[in-house]
Amino acid sequence: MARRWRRQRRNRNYTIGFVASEAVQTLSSPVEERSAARKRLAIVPALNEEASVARVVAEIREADPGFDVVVVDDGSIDRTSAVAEGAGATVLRLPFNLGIGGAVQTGYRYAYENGYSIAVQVDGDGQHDPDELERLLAPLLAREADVVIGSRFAGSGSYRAQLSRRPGIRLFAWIVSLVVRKRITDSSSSFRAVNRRALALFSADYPHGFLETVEATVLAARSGLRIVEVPVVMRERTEGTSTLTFARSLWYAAKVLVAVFVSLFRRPVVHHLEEEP
Ligand SMILES: Nc1nc2c(ncn2[C@@H]2O[C@H](COP(=O)(O)OP(=O)(O)O)[C@@H](O)[C@H]2O)c(=O)[nH]1
Ligand SMILES: [Mg+2]
Repeated sequence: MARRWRRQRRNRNYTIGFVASEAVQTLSSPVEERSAARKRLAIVPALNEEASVARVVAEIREADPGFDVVVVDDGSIDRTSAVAEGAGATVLRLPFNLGIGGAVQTGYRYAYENGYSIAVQVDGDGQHDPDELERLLAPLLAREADVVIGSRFAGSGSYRAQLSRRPGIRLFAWIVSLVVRKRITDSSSSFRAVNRRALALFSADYPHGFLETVEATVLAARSGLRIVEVPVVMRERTEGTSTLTFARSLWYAAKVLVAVFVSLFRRPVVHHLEEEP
């Protein structure tokens, strides 16, 4: 993976001509070349993120102008929706707060129903660096994965999770790896990319509540989707406040453990995942 990534970087500044269009488009790498043909959507869940959401939308567009951006706001009491719209995003405004899982699933359903073949989740607080999108998309475009997780811990990045969160992250890494029979270092990372097979699943069935990403990882694996982690560098939150407090994280950690256990006995909601076109 790392070797291929280095090779891709060396092959930058590619130029190809489109027969269908009169213009000759300059594409900067083979990954972009392949992704250009695929309709792709960035889903940005945002709750009271007026200070950072415009920059997130702009950075996604800068990193890859082919992305449409949808901001899901379900109950912000600040100007998140207006700011996001001003930045050029489509805003899905829900009448009341569904929580992060419901917000993200709304984005997945929007992507599925509107024919997108790739969707990425990017937090509205600016912690996810859109410069990493190309790396996140690479395994999807190579058809080696259905779900790609951007992991803070898979590489040699310097990201240090808050001390209070580290035992939880480690515990989940261990349990999820055991359940999905593959080493997953960062199952709670919400920086992820999915293809249409995963969109079909997540738009029909997605866990709700906090740490839904852990459950979603297990759900995807148990539904036969291929999960790949790629190392990403993540930023610290600079604006606003995290919605996850210490007491809440303990409560949710306990709930997620039960949910992961229950998921082992659950029948899949989606039986026939469509094949990738
Ligand atoms: N739409 C929506 N977004 C949410 C909700 N809860 C959290 N978010 C967003 O999800 C992203 C991640 O949440 P955050 O509190 O930063 O979680 P942390 O990074 O794990 O501390 C941020 O962009 C939040 O604004 C919610 O109930 N609804
Ligand atoms: Mg955050």
